Amino acid sequence: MIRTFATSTLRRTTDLSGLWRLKAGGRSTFAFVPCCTESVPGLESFRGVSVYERTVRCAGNALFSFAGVSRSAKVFLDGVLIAAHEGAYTGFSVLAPKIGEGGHTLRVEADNRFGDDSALSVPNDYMTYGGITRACVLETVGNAFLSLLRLVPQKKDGVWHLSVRVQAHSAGEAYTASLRCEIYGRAFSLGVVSVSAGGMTEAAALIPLPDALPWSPERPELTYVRCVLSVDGADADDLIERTGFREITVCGRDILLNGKRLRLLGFNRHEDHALFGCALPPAAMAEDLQIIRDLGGNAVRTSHYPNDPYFLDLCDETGILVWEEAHARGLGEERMLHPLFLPQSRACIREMIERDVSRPAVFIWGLLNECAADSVECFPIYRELTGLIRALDPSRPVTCATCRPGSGAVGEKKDPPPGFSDGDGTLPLYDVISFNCYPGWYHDTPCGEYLGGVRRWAEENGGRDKPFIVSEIGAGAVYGYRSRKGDKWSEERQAEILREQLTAVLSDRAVCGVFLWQLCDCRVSGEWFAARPRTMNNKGILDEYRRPKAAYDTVRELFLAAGRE
Ligand code: ADA
Repeated sequence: MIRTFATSTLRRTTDLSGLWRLKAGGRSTFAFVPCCTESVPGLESFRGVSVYERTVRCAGNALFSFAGVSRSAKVFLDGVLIAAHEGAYTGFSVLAPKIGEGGHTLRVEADNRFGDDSALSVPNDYMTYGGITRACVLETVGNAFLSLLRLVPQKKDGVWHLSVRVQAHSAGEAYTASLRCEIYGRAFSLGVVSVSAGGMTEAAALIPLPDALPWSPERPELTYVRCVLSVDGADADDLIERTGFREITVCGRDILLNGKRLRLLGFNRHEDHALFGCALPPAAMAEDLQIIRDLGGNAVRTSHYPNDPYFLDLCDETGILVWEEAHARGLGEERMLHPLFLPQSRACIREMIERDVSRPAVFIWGLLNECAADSVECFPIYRELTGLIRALDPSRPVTCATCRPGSGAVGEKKDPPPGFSDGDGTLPLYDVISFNCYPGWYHDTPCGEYLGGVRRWAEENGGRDKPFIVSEIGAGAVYGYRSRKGDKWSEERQAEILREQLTAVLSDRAVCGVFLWQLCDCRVSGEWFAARPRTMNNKGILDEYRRPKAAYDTVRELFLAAGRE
């Protein structure tokens, strides 16, 4: 299923997980969906169009929802194209109205080739897998149905309120209906909506809830809300969503959750696993969260794209805080000026926030990791996209993991601090400053000294008195390569560098959080950087099978000690 809980009590829902027929690379076989085509023997390095097909049995108005098809999708029902979607990391739904009783052929074409039709998916320091990589479901709905329910808690005059937004659709005929919400066993009317034939109407309300149960990482108490659409006095459809009552505020150099200062001890995580590629089954997702907790961590960064909603559900339930990031990693000026860059970035941001705005675990939105933040030409793109995030969700801070300290704000070049050659000019746009750095790995400036320089630069260039997060630190090691000489790529060397880095970062009280790069090793597109050993990014403190390297114990020791402070 797409979510960890039932999202309707009235709909007939069919989980489409299971065996599908797969045709790819000249092979014809079966694959268990959700599936990365690359997990199928013989297709490990597949790049192309994978064709997944199965029979679905249904009648009436069939609503198909896909949580993720990588990286672009075409969906056909009985040979007719019913949906197309670009972007691997956000989902889509499509309604096939009034289909006849019996078996129907559902075909999904998933294309993971790189090309000019995608500005965001390029050969990169992670793998762009192909396939129906996340869950999909089929629901049967009536003429009157709900398509979206979103909840944002807020405090007004010291009292919890819930902002509720809901969309009612028509599958064919116009109708008038009443809407109500059920929360904590009480019903609240959202009034009457009129929906035109085949149209959509949105309703919203702000509901006071003085007895709301607060959510916190220590006590992740979730509040479920059921919204019901009634036509002529009969309940026609319902949707269930949940949230947690907490407010995120930025106060000087601190990020506060319900007034309490957060100290983030986090991990960057790619959706990648030796056995499943990016299509991790729920048990493997839960295991990753278990590992984060065992390491003394309290946060995860979805580097560098929106994550599987099931994983985010598990974060909401376990209280692991999430930095959720729109898709983009390391794209230079030329890529950012690609004609599709803005439309595809806007779509990804809209779909991410529309999908995840209700989630209590998501405490910050991130975008444009290490892109062309030093380019005057790209500055308007940064401004527009950070503005779009704020317009869609003013309830969370915005940040961007940047990496090039040096010059001043765009337009007013300053002398870079010693050792810095160029500089990012976008810091004034963010609520929280985030910086990726690898002292001891990519260069030899001691971590404390380097961080001090970066923080001074940030103070002078738009980051004054803002919270500061070290969004990446790390070093590489190939699992099993041991060397008492401390050779690069040995587990000993990685553990030693991480000890130096973490000791410096955790002792700097002006830093409000750190996200280690990275939790587990991940595959890298062969086209991007075949020079990385094993064509993997080996900076995981576990390998791709979740086998801990020597650094695991080092990080655990330092994080647990920091958590006790
Ligand atoms: C960058 C980037 C990561 C990864 C890392 C590394 O900071 O954000 O995606 O590539 O470097 O391993 O060098």
